[in-house]
Amino acid sequence: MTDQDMLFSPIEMGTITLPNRVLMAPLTRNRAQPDGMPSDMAVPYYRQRASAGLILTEATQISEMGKGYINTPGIHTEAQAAKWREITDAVHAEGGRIFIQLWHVGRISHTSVLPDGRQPVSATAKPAKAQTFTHDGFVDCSDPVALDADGIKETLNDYREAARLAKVAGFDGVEVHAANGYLIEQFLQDSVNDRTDEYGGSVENRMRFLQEALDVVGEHWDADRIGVRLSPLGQANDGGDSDPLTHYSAIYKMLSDRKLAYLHVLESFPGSDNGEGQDLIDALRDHYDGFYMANGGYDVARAREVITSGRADAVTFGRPFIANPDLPRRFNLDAALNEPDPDTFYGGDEKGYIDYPFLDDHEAVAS
Ligand code: 8OZ
Repeated sequence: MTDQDMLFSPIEMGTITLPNRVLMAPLTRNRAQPDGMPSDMAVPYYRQRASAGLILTEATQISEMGKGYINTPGIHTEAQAAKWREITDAVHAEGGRIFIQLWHVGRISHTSVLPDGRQPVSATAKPAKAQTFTHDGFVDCSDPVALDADGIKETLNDYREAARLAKVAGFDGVEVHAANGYLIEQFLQDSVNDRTDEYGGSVENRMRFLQEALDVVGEHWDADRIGVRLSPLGQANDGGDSDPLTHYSAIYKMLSDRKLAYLHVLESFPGSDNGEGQDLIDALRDHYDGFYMANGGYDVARAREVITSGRADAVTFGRPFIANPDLPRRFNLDAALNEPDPDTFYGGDEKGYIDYPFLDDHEAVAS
């Protein structure tokens, strides 16, 4: 490491000091129990990755209605919180830090994964032109019901309760998932939100649900322990906005004013990266004043560049962290990386989950 290597210089994020800028992105792995209990394997999985500057957990549903795929974990029962506590204790025992990502899928769901075969809920009654993963494999999303005023209140109560349970579970903070076509983004983006009440129309109205979610989460967490994830390009799950520069500038400004722990932005969707969105991402960046996490297909060289230039404070890594539990050390030593195996990304057992090798000291010296 050189003195100039900012990837490995500690940084303050609110009241937490991150020892490095190599953070673990939220990663859906579909290995939880059908009832949303995190698996026993999740304890070593997260423990192995405790050297990340910060771990963001996989997306975790705040309620049974917030679920959209098989075998994703929840944070809506005391039993789930107790299991998560084993995970946070393991990470803390290794000297790590961990935030939980609070998730409600909205219309990206299917009646077969919802309680009593209910229809998904959303900002809209329009079905998503997207698929989700169920016991029968990939299927089209079910037709949603638009939340009414009572439904919105109920959903906000679910956010409040999940935030409380996240504290019981011993997390260091929470990330509110407002990206990738899920419920909060269904409110934010005008290609989806077709409401005529105070939650639709102007961007002020469309971001009301996000603000209210942050308010209820804020009943249990100080602002500097709450982060938000956005994907302004709207490339996932039938998202999209007619004027992302104008609308997301307002959203960034609102979040900036709340003095949150951080803003976490999916800047390009792996697989659909044609560089087109970079100008928008750069233009929006100026509207957020605070800790900024960049995400989306970064390698170590680009991470160094974006941090050194001051455009980002930290970078979150997904696939590299799946395959390399000791990713910061490997980056620091410029060591070879294990290749991730896409066949074991979603679902399965220990294979491709907790069996990726650490760099052994012999290799570390050799490299
Ligand atoms: C991959 C598969 C299923 C869900 C996201 C939570 O995109 C996800 C997700 C990713 O944010």
